[in-house]
Amino acid sequence: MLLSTVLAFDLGASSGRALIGKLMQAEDGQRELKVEEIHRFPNHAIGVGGHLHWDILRLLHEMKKAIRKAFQEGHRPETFGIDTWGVDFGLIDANGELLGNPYHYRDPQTEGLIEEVIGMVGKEALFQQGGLQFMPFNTIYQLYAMRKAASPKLDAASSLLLTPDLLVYFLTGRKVCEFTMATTTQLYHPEQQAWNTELMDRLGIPSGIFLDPIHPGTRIGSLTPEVCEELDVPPIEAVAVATHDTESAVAAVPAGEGAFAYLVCGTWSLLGTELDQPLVTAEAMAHDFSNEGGAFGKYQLLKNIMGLWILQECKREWDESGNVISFAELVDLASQAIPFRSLINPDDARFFGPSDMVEKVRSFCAETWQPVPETEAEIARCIMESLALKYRHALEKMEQLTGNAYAGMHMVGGGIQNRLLCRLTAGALGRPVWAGPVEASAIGNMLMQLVAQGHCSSLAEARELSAASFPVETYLPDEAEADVWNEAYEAYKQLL
Ligand code: ADP
Ligand code: LRH
Repeated sequence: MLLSTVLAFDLGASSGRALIGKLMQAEDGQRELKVEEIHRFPNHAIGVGGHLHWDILRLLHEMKKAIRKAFQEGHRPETFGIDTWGVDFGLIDANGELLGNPYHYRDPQTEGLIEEVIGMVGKEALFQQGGLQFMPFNTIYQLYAMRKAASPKLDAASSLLLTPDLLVYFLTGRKVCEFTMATTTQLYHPEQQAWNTELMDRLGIPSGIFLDPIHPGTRIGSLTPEVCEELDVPPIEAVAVATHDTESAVAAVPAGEGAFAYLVCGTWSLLGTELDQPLVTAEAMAHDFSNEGGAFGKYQLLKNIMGLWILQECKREWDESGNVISFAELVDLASQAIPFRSLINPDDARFFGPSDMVEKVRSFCAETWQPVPETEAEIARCIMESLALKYRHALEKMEQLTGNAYAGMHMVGGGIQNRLLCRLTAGALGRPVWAGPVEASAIGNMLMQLVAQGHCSSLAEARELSAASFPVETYLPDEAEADVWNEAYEAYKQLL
């Protein structure tokens, strides 16, 4: 029996997708979420006037296409939810119009601003009040950059909408601020559970543009009559899901009771664990961990690791030079390459910006007196092994911070289609990796819609449904390789 149909939009830095979920109940009461992708579209940074932007209206266009398509294919979603990457936003003027194209978080405007803001506020105070790893793209530095540039947009703004909220606004006309995205700004005070207006005043960021956060699972409102007419669809309702894609993904991790470690593996690698309260200690700051708000008021103690972005950019370079190569082919090639030939520190600042990624990998190896990778296979292998070792490093630090020992690690997201990376990760950790589901963010998005609809009432229930609906593949470390991995890990730590 069909209990409900939902529509999830999951927008990542490399692609956006729309998926239909159907909550089914068998005669014995067993429930299952069946998921079908109905639309997928690329997403890119677009450079203009020295800035990098998102093509937000193109993304909206693709989302509208997906809504129309859902109904044309006979689906009848009751609600929809949107999750996207963190930190970015649009500014809305007094007439309700978008002021300019939202900046892409890799825009260079925030260069050097972490140091400047730390100089004004103090590092400990910033971490204590914002709970986040110091990353140049955090909303705080983007807004401070606009202030420094005397951006007229900032003065004209009457509200700030984080990307998923902005897209919800375009479709429903309702302005909201969803909690999990709010906690990626470094302007939200997790311990006080309120916007940090004092900090905003200090940096010249107008505090009046921030709306009071609402929590995942809240119903927002229906598609506007204009959108319904344009698409010839009924007024389905938007639900505030855990709109930060990482938090949606974590909601879908098929973990049982007790503490667990996870890695959300896409453009970024987010390695973390779920806590009831933020952990804003000096050690958490020293090890560069974040505290991001999650579904059901949880906090994610996690580390942003540069992730598959590095491989993505190398692939883009090869593709653009006419040497078109798929991720699957790259994985195949890397499996045949000589192991542990050269390693990078994926979090080296040079890898953050787009372009010249192959050269950046090579220059890192040359500067650290390692063999310089030449071929696609060597470069891909170097990136994957380095990521796997970075995961071990982050997991060990996390264990120090929480005092928990993790028996293994859940991996979710598009990156788990890279089976070599999963295998290397199990090897590097010397522990099992449980991989799945791939579309964790979209699934977590659906789960919070089901919470809003009353079909699920807790995270545990949501995760049980995820576990019952999607396969998980286990990768076990090979005992015979333990010594080689330990040796590689020692070499890797020298690079940090
Ligand atoms: P995001 O949501 O951040 O856009 P995804 O979760 O979709 O990212 O993951 C994208 C990454 O997954 C790519 O950078 C690529 O490394 C990896 N990937 C995607 N498809 C495959 C595949 N068929 N084989 C191996 N890796 C893949
Ligand atoms: C991953 C992600 C991550 C953020 C980054 C900007 O998609 O949301 O959690 O830090 O994008």
